[in-house]
Amino acid sequence: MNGERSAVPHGLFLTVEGVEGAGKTTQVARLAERLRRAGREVLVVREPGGTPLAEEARRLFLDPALELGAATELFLVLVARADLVQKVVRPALERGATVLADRFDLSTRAYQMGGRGLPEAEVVAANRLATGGLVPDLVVVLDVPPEVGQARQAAAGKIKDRMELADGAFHQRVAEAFRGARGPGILHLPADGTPDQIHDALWAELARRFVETFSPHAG
Ligand code: T5A
Repeated sequence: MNGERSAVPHGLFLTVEGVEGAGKTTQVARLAERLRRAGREVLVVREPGGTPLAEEARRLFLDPALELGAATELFLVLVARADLVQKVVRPALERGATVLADRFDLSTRAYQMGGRGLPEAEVVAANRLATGGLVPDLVVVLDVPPEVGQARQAAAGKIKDRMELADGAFHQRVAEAFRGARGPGILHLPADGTPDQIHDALWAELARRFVETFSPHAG
């Protein structure tokens, strides 16, 4: 998501993005485990969620029994983000931790702008208010077709939430928005291999960019 970078000292803020079932949670967990073995302070967050208020917003956001308009959906996710950034992410970055986020604002671009069609300028401005201008150091997009992600979720027996019950055209627009995301802070990674293959490729890319944190020999 576009936004002016605001000064946050010390830490590293990485977000992992992609369609449902792309393998974000799996890869975030592996990165965190290896970084911790190497002695790093790591904070893992998921969005929406991560504080009592944000988890409550997540529950409402994903509840299939609630019919939410596009703007309501946006504000629910932003209320969660504002609370998470203020109470958890910024303090962690300020003490020098590596923060790994399982989704962040590229998901808002993909789902609420790409999927729901909300206008860019307003969403970017509202997101900037929610984050106070915090921008990830790197956004990793795990690229898989939505059908692959959905098949993985089905194989895992996941019960569909409100977003996953949206129609196929919506999910194609979301996937298109992820595929089309470009910028110096965005890294696309093919994610149709095994979890080990994806982890190795991801770690190697991160080590190229942030060698102090992601030493090739760590873990
Ligand atoms: N949302 C979120 C918005 O609309 N706007 C926003 O701004 C934000 C932040 C969150 C929902 O909120 C929406 C998007 C979402 O609809 P969620 O549950 O957090 O929902 O997100 P999901 O993507 O649905 O979460 P999943 O956990 O299902 O997907 P992941 O994290 O991508 O996948 P993961 O790692 O859990 O793996 C899923 C299954 O596949 C297996 C795993 O073991 C697991 O069983 N797997 C693999 N299988 C084969 N090969 C691989 N490489 C595999 N990697 C993992």
